[in-house]
Amino acid sequence: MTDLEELAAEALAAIERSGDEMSLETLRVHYLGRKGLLTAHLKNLGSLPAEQRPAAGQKINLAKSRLREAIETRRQTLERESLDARLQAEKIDVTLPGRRRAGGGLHPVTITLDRITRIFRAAGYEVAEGPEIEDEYHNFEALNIPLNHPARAMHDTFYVEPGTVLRTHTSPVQVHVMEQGEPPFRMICPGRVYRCDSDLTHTPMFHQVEGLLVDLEVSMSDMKGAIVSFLRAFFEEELEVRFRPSYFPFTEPSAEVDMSCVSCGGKGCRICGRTGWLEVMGCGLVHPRVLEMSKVDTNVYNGFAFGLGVERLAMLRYQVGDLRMYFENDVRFLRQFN
Ligand code: 2NL
Repeated sequence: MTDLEELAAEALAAIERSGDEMSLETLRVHYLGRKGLLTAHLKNLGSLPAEQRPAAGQKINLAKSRLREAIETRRQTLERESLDARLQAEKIDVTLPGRRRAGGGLHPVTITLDRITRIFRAAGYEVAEGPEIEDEYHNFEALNIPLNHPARAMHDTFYVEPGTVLRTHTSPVQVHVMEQGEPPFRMICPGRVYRCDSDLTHTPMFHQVEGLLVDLEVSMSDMKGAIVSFLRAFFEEELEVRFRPSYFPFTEPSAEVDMSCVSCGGKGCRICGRTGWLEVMGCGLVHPRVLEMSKVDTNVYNGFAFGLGVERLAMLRYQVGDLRMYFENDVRFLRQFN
């Protein structure tokens, strides 16, 4: 019987030490199973004198039920511990902010084009677009640019094939609209244009917005008003604007538009070359020959037109002096606009 006490004590200690449910089950089989050590004691009862058997049997059964209880308690403890460990490991904080996705954004040239378009739409101009590949007639002849004109030179124009070019301005779009419709016209034509020219301040492709207004008795002051209002809306400043005589084959008279420098306010700085003025666009009254070639009756109608470079306006508005920035598409540059 001392054997039994020792065995039970040893079993209880082993149960307390067991670290998982598997080893606990092994212990149960080892002590309480059909061939277990305590079961062996029960089987030995037969060898005891008959008067000792009931007391011995009782002791063994008591030891067995104590072990069973100990195993069950230990099993519940282990189960709770492993559940706690799993809950701890799988814990998620649903109140944490989500992982942010890197969002795309609009290119500064696109933002500038949208801004120009919005201002002119509000003033009643339609937006017209057309192909980037044009015949020489619509890109040159229809705009009163003769065959021997310097702008036609091989080094300025990209030829797709003889007689076909990458448009050097968006004017051919306006020519198509005039050919196909009836005055009055009030439109802007934004888009890509191409010139075989590449240095610090010129890229072979850039963006242009041209405007055309054809109506009854259109004057230089109508043109001035339209352009000054646009520039003041675009730059959100009460800028000074001046018109200098110039020359374009498709307008007569023609003018270059200067505005007071956005950087120094007209005092003179590096941006404006110490003049206080920035050259921002060209304009003029549409040459009668241009209107006539596009079937507009010049006895009734006349008009004004203008053209501006979008990258140039973007550079002035965002104070980024290097044109190449707008074409490299370095995300560190682009991110700053969104
Ligand atoms: C410039 C100058 C200009 C025009 C573009 C135009 C279009 C038609 C008829 C007459 Cl359909 N003119 N466009 C007129 C004057 C100037 O652009 O320096 N652009 C960047």
